[in-house]
Amino acid sequence: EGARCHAAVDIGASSGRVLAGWVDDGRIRLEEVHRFDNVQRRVDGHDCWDLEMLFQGVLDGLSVCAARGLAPESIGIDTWGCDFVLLDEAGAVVGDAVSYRDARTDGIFERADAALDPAWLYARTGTQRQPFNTVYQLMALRAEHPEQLERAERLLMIPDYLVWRLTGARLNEYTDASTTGMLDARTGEWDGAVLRAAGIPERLLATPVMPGTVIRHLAPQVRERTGFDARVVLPASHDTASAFLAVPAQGDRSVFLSSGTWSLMGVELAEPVLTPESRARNFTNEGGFERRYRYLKNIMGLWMIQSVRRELNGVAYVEGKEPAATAAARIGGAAHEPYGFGDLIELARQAEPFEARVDVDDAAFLAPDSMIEAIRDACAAAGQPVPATPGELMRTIYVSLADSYAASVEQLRALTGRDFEAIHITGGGSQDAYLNQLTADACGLPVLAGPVEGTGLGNLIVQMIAAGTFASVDEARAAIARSFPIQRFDPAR
Ligand code: LFR
Repeated sequence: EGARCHAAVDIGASSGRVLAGWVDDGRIRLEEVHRFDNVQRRVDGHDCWDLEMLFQGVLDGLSVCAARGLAPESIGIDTWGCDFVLLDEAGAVVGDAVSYRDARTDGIFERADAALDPAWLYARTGTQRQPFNTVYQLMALRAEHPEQLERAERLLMIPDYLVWRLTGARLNEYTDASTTGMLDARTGEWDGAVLRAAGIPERLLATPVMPGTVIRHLAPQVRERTGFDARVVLPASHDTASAFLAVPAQGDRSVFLSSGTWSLMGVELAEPVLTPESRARNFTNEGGFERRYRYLKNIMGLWMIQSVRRELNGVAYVEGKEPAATAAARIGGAAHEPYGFGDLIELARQAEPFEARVDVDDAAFLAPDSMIEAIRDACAAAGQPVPATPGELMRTIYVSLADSYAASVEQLRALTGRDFEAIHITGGGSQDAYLNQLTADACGLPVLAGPVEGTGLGNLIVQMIAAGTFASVDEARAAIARSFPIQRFDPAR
């Protein structure tokens, strides 16, 4: 009684969660009150998010909060980055919410680079070069549907869109805006020169609003549905920005690794790094709470494992794009179906000492028709042993991921001049003890694993700071450190 409750809505590529959080006796308490699927469908030839399904999932979750006696005083929403929705003058959605893994940006660099020189662009925005950056998605959209861009009045990132549905406020939150590739890294404002060069109308964008800002109360029709009123507060609405906030580290001797569908590895900096060396390593300078910079690298991550698992189990990633059963059959997959993550880890252990290495950053792994075949082809092309069983395939992914982590730590040392003492891993992937040990071994650093709820917690602590419960991020991180178990993995040598 008396504890002030907040709700974090955290939506990832495969599911959304609603968490209730409060502080009790100096410790942060968390309860997952609702979980819903995030499903993609083929619409007009593209892989699209189902916005209505997501919004209903949010409303359902909030209603469950009330039913459990956990009605929050504030609500914050975070989701994956880069994806957006266009609205017209009347507030109707223009076109579809196309997913960042959709093929519309295949080969986009060849079409975009003449207008947007990559060196010029990086020096201004500091954004990693990825075909799915919003700026490239918009250029692909302009080529396919110029009429949509003409009709649109506003661009909302996915979390902004959900805030709009909850409150009626149309705004652009800063941390997610920093994933677009259209922000001036130094000022945090939209970069007019980039927008003009890319042919993107400036009217679509509003001055970015900082996380921690209290927006509005729930709209009346939403309140009717949830059964309570609350204020909507902006957390760091890019999930990775929330995840980095929840890392229970103090000082600057830690590498952060947010481990989920993506592995986001980096550090927090006070200033962006916009040098040619940084561009060559494809580190990104994304925006964080209080204008800290998240200097990090996107590593392909557990997506590779999730994709192999789906394929072995015959499950589609996008409704309407069923995987061919042949690849799974070729590695003897059908024998054990359905596979859980635990089964796959066990098979990897049993396949030791098999080793094959692929470059996990290769675009071939972004959205292959068959992840199993993409990995086997990459091994064959590189003259590596070709994995022939699910266990060998898993070993290939694990060894390659750990290698990529080690290379990134090395690059971070060189690019920041920092010396590191530990790697903090948060998020669902921090529960994978096998990968944690491989990571410690490959990087030669202790791994501190946890909390599992990185992103949701980061979302909550910004709300708690806005409510005055914590005075600073340092104070909130200290509370996280004493509230959740952290497991240590020391390097074997
Ligand atoms: C992680 C993440 C990454 C972003 C990718 C695509 O969930 O938000 O930070 O690069 O998804 O949006």
